[in-house]
Amino acid sequence: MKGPLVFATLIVAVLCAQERFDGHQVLRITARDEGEINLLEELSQIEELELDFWTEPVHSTLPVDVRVPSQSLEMVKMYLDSHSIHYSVMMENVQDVLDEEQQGMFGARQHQLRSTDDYDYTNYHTIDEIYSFMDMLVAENPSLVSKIVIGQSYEGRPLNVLKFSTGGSNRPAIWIDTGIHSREWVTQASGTWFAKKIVQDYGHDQAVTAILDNMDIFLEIVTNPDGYHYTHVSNRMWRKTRKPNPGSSCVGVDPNRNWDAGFGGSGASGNPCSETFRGPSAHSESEVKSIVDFVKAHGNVKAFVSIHAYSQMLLYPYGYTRTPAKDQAELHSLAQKAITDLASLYGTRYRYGSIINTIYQASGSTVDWTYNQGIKYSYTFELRDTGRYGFILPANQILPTAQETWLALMAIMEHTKANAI
Ligand code: 0X9
Ligand code: ZN
Repeated sequence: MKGPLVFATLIVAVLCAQERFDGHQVLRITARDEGEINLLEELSQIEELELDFWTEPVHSTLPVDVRVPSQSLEMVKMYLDSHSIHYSVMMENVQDVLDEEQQGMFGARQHQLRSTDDYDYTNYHTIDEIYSFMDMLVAENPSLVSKIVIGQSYEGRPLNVLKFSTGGSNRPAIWIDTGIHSREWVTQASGTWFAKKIVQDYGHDQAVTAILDNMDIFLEIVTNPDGYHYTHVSNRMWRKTRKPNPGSSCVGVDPNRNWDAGFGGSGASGNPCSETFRGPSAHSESEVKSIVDFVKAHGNVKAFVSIHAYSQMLLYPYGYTRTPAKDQAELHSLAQKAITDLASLYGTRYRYGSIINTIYQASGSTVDWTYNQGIKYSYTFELRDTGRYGFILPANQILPTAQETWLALMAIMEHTKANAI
């Protein structure tokens, strides 16, 4: 290589450098009381430590998982030890787990997708691959599937939604989204599998056929496309949107704190550098606003399911208030049925309940807004696992995760068909 070329290559390498996580550990901290939670809360305020809380330190009934950069490990462990707060090492070296994930993806790279039958549902894919998959699914099933673009991401990517419909005009609808938090890769992968499952089952499976003969299904697989692209090329651990924050060097808003439901209340942060930054105003993120506009314009959405990972939970409103949802009893028993069906396949155990009682207070989250819009069957999933791998779930768990989750989705969709139309 000639000098200028070497230089250009170097620039490209530096600009495109993937953030590395060598020596980062994920600690599982088990706080015994509110005092210890407060100490963890204080620890999380120390920005220099660059801690990434995978689960929030808000109450002592759930373990707190935190990714600690190698340079902060000694400090953090000393802090925990000095307060005799108990912890264990969940992941010895985050980069090792990421390297394995990369190897798996590289081995499975598909250069030309010929048909959605050839798509590798057992592996993770780039946004380009998922977007090609969508176009191919539409081309193969033009009378059942169409693609609608509900808006554009901050960086200008289309917000693609698959519409499964057998006709009618503005039929009662079910909405499903995956990947609003970009690093929760098993969700986008499951969403892709759901899309294929729907076309395979229509006309063959009695329950799926009955649903689609009466209702439409809308599926947004890559709900945070800028974030998802970023997780592939720059930082696998990216959660938020990619919109810059004026006056701050920190980028992005938590799209699950940006909705107009208790917006700005506790359970979200006003700090742009926080992973739960609510944003400057409700619906400030186009990835959120586009769904808001779609739901309002449609006016006939009966069930809304927003899919996250991880923790194995099925949750319903509210997250911003302790006031029970007025349909709490029905939402609770349907959740129980759904997680029982889910468990029937591989025995995967889920917790269920309202967001605030089951996980933690979260203001401005998706399904609180949809519920307040009158969409009774508003649910949010936290898929596998319970923390062994967390956001870096090995690809060999994609298929079982998607399959078991589908059973829970079917329970929700069938109940919606029987009760809301
Ligand atoms: O903090 C969140 O937004 C959710 N956990 S996640 O690890 N997926 O980020 C929990 C908030 C309540 N749960 C949902 N609305 N899914
Ligand atoms: Zn999430």
